[in-house]
Amino acid sequence: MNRPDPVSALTVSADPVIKAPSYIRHERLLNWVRDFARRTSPSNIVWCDGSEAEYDRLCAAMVGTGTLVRLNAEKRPNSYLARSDPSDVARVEDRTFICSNREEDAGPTNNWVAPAEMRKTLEQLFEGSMHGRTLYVIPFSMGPLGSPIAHIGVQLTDSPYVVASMKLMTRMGRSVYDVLGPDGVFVPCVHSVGAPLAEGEKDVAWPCNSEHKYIVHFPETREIWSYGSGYGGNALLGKKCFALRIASVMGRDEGWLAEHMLILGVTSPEGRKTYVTAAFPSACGKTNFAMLIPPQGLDSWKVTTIGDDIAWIKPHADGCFHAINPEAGYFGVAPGTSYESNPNAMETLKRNVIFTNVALTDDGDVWWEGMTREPPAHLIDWRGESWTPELARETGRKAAHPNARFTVSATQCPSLDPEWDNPAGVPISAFIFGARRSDTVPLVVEAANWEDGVYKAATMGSETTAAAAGKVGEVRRDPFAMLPFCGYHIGDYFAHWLAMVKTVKNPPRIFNVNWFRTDQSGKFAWPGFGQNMRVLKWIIERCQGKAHAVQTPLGLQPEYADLDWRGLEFGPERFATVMRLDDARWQSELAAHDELFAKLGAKQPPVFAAQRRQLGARFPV
Ligand code: SAT
Ligand code: MN
Repeated sequence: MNRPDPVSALTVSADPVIKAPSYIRHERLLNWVRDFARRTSPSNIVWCDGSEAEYDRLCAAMVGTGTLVRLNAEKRPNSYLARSDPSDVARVEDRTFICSNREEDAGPTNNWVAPAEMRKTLEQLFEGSMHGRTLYVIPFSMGPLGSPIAHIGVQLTDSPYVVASMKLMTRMGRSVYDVLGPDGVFVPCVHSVGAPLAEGEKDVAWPCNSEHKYIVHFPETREIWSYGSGYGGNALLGKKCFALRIASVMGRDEGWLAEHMLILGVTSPEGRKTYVTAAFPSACGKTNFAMLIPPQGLDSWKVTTIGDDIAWIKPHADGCFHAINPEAGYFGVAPGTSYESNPNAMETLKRNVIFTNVALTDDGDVWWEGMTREPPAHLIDWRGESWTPELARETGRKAAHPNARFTVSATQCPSLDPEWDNPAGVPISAFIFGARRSDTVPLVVEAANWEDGVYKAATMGSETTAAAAGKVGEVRRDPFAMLPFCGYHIGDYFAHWLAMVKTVKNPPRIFNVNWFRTDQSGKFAWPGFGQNMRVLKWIIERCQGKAHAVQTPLGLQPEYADLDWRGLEFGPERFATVMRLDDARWQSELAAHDELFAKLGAKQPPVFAAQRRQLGARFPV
């Protein structure tokens, strides 16, 4: 592994005959990089080795160019703040494309363009797009290196911010080439911020292209092309583009599941360990749930973290689904994260972090809305402008962007599960599906069976958040929390889920949860965060055949006495508020299911029609 490197990581070559380090013996990869460099005309090529030294060098260079601000080393050692261009702050779903050969395979929830047409567009855009910039070659493994559940990608990018982020978010670096060997399979990912520099032109802190943005997936050839944005899921191509959109297609073809799910372990007071996954749309508290600390009264229980965003799930010889977290870091929403909502995240963020679009304090640390009860008296906001609480009261201006993020390695998380890097993954006992709904959907319900669970996950609706560009707070159907992430026809995806139950002897039970219901005064009716342990405990005990439930029109639900209330004042009336099923609301909810089904046409699974009929009958008009 530590062979002397004949070409140092920062050796550059303007020559199109690219000098790659001799440890890369993969001809196809080398030719691909060569062709791409000819097309994009970078002035340098850097073959990233994933070392700490390389990371430090890159960050220091970005401090020099103004892309990063180094934070006060006493407050936040080895940490940085990036401020993005105000036009480049979230995923752009309307600029995200699935270019399958047949339009029908992209389905009604994806933007489709014919591959040949899209290739022409991309070829024009990428022509010379890296002029004046450095092309970085990033080898990365999604999942433990060499795990049978893991897969490899190589990203080419002209953004050093992306390189540093990929180092924190994935298993990135030279040892990936050892796994790849001379002809291993990898997913080619190309990315350009789309801002070539003319001779002598001065760069900006956050280059991007405000006119053209394309986040493109070719599912048949398993390729990713991203242009014009440097932010999050648009640019860190291992995440949503590979680990969800392309991987969902791989899973369909190969018999596994790539899901927008956190993975956590629960240890009971007797020491029994159970793993569950939970799917929620972006910015609905997955990171908080994954790092949950059980509240007073249930503190003999323990929650440990495998992942906070994505799960790859494969049937295992032991008859269970086994899951790995393909990522190695967290790209979490900063606003709202605090010692009250998520102490483990706050501890994780003490050092070695890249923050993006949070506010800067006068003593060189970071702040965001919700971090402390009282904001500091003065800040530099995410746009780089002076900010005070008074100004915020007058203008409503936020100090941190609502989709401000932290990027940090998972290894810093105090609740990290000892099995998080196990190549075999962990066995899953329950799939939990949650969404953000201020009404209609109860705190928790268990599906009657697999088909019912798939129906419930498929028809889930959620209020939109700042994680994607567009309106916030509108209910949209977000099947499996995968609406923006499923790389193929969503009807085929439902069929795949329905079929997957046959691949294991012990399929997980399926649950729906909703932490976000509000009361008459518009306040959250459920305390959430650590208190979610009460619901999680019931779920775990249902899986073990211990907890009681009653049959309701929606499925199996706990009665008040079925949840453990030790340490919390939460009476039966408040419980009724978060559990109530309102006939009229459910009738309109079911009408929204019909709207989704109408889009599926012939791809609507036949069992869904039966489920829908039964539900309709249970909620009288
Ligand atoms: O897609 S991102 O990685 O930018 C974050 C999210 O939406 O979950
Ligand atoms: Mn996510």
